[in-house]
Amino acid sequence: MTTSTKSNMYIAKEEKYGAHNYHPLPVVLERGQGVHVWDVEGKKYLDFLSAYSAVNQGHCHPRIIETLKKQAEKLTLTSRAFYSDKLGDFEEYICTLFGYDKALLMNSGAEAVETAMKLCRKWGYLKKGIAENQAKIVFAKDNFHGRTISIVSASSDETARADFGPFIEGVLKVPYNDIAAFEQLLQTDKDIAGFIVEPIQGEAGIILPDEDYLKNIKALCHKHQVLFIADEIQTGMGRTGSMFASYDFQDEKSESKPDMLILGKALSGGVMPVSVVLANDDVMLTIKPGEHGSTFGGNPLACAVAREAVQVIIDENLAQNAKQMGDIFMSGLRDIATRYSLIKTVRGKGLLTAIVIDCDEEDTLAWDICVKFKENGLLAKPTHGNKIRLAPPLVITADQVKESLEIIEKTMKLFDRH
Ligand code: IF1
Repeated sequence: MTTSTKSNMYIAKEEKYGAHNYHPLPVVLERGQGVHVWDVEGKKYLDFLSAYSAVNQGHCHPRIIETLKKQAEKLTLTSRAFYSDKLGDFEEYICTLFGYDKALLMNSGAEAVETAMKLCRKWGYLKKGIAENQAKIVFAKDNFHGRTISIVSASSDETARADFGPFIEGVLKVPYNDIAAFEQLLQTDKDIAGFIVEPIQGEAGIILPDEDYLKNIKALCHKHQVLFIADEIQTGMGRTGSMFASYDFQDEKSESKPDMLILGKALSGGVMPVSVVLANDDVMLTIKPGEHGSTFGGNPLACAVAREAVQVIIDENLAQNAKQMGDIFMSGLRDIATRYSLIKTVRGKGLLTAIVIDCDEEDTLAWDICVKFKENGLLAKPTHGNKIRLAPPLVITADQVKESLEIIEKTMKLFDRH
């Protein structure tokens, strides 16, 4: 047994009183700062999961926490029955910064995706003129957009879907990174209102599409009067070496700028659930009072925190750091991969990277490696069996990248087959 009595006590409580909807790595955390987290025994780790890319700004970023404290003492929630002095400010800030007319604030990522789906359908009926109840939304195969019934209706992951049916209608699936298949679909079905896609597929194991994929998707969408909707909940906020993986927000002529942009996770630096859908008036104004909302969506605490969290990414050049550190990390991983045949491939962009272990998806090898990573002071979790996602907070330094590579190498040595 490698975990201590104290950790085991907390693990046992979750096991006994919590729903069994997760299978966590056996580590119990109680504190975080920057790239580091500490467990209840006081052991320090490099966090290479970053709460699935939600803590891009690093754990407990002082500026974000200060803003949280100040706003928490003043006003936390008004509901949307009233105005607040924070919502309009934040909407103006985020729309001006990222180049959209309007913002719709929600809480979780899944809620923002649901919001985009509703906006997409509304637009399809009111603007495109699709006949009642006929609108369809296209999704990519192997996507991950969240856990609600309508979102898993669009999933191709049987574990996410099994025994949760019946699913919603009006969902079509095309292979990811396949322009021809998408074009064919657009030609055969005139009731398509939008295409929702991840610029890089996260859950599928960090799958990067071809260079021009999104540009081509957008061109096809516009040709067929279909909305191009990017889910940047995981890839956004600097993670992949630029603010967004889909478009350059400082380039007004970007040919891959989504008609709707969905953000969550690191939008608040992982401090509280804040998500948003950004779109122009043509789309956003199709939803009228009473047709959509959320008690907590756009609350003053969320707005204050998110504004500070976004500004931290800009002030600290975190996207640029993700690119630079990502390059060092990636070349280090590639180097390690040449020495250990159990690493099948290494891939990623910026600090969204994955190593693929040379074993079946059912094999426990990737899990066993992550348990050893943990013992050696680095936290990461396998996805789809044989892939290990490596995504540290974007505040990581070159020395910390070097330290992580040493831990990875040391761990690989233990599992070496030669
Ligand atoms: C879990 C993955 C990451 C997302 C994209 C929407 C959402 C997510 C592109 C929903 C959420 C999470 C949730 C997390 C695992 C995780 C994940 F492995 F499943 F794919 F990050 F890589 N769109 N992603 O990635 O956002 O409602 O959770 O706020 O525990 O299920 P949410």
